Amino acid sequence: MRPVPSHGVRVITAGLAMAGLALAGCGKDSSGPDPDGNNLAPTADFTSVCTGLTCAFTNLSSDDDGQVMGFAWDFGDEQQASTKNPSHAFATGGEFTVKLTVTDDHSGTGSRSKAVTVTVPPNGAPAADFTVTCSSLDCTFHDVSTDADGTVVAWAWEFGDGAGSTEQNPPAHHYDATARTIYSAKLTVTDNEGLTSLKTAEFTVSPAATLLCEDAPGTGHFASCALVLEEDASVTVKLEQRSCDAHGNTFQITAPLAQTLFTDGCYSPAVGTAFDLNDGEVFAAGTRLEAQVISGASNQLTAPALHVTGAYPTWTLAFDDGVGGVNEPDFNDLVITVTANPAP
Ligand SMILES: [Ca+2]
Ligand SMILES: [Ca+2]
Ligand SMILES: [Ca+2]
Repeated sequence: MRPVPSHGVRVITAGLAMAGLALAGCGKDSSGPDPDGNNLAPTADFTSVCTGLTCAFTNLSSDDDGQVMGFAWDFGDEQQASTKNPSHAFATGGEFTVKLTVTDDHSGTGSRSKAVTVTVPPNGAPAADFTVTCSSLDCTFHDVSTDADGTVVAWAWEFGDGAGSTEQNPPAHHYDATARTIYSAKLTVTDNEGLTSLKTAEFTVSPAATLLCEDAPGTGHFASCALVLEEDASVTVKLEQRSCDAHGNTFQITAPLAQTLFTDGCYSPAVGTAFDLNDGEVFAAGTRLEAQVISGASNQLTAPALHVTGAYPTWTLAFDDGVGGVNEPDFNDLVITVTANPAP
């Protein structure tokens, strides 16, 4: 059933008819050849490239008098495919006899078998990785290690201060630092085949910034101080402005009571938000107020600091988170006022 759309093809068809006539002497029907009886079977062939347990097969089959239409692959592991150039992943290593059977456009078939050898690839090392986030002197380590061809089964942490842990995600670790300190922590992970990987990370921890007043104005020398109420008064704390982007900046009143007013000062609360300390309770004259800011920044170049200006009844607290840069420290990361409201 060959289409004969052009004059040239008709000539070839006539030639085949002549050949058929020549075979008539062998007992063939003289009316012409049986098309199927004269179809040439296709020749099956293929190549393969194997990496690890996976082989990519490339069909090289041909059919001298037509086209190869169908492909039936038997990979020798009870798996099959019917695409022209399949890829196949064997479940185990070893030698497999792969058989390709092709079918041509006249239903003729040809097949070929070849042996392929696949091997279980050697175990790959895991990749140690972790994150660390610190709030003041307390740091939390989080494992994010991976093993592409297996699982991580063991963790060995060294926190950089002599302490360590073998938990995947250890509890928050406290550093006994009295100033800004750079620590280098290490995580070694082991995979299910015993290979290891090491990750080291440096990070900075700093004590919370406490109130520092300029003890001799104009000297730039700031010393620890407290805000003293000169009369019986309630206290209002207000976030006046901010210019920072670290998460975790936490402002706390630490005396005469402990009250955390916000924990993410670069983002919330809104600038202008005011807090009545201890729900507006009146504190006695002589009460000393103390406060601190915990820097959420993990890349401090200087210790975070909290400078105080003003005098009773209103103080301004200017916080710098210690993140370095041009014109830093600029003491505008958080600006907070503390106002005493004398009791009537
Ligand atoms: Ca054929
Ligand atoms: Ca592995
Ligand atoms: Ca700053």
